[in-house]
Amino acid sequence: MSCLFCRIADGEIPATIVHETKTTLAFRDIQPKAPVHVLLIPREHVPNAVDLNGDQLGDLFAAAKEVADAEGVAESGYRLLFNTGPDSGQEVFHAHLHLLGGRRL
Ligand code: DGP
Repeated sequence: MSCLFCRIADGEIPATIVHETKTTLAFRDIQPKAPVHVLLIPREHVPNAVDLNGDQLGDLFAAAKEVADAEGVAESGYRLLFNTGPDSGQEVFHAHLHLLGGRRL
């Protein structure tokens, strides 16, 4: 299996996991751009955010809310974003939702 985030989801590559459900996994970005920088992924391999179905999107956003609460940024605010395709800067082609916060962005 060559997909980096599938390997993290399978526990083959270590990551600092902050939240998990049956369908999603959330772990700290290895190159954080903010004091809180968490990546949320579907466990199932989906290359790109626009390929996610409604259930997968709903699960990711529900997990993001839980992570924001747990990380203490729910009140101060945070940014959620998907990079989609090469021009966006997407480097890992397993859909992932960035959650950034902990400073004024
Ligand atoms: P993007 O540019 O949207 O594809 O974001 C990919 C992010 O993944 C980037 O912010 C750095 C992060 N990343 C890359 N490799 C690893 C890794 O091995 N572990 C973790 N935790 N994050 C990684």
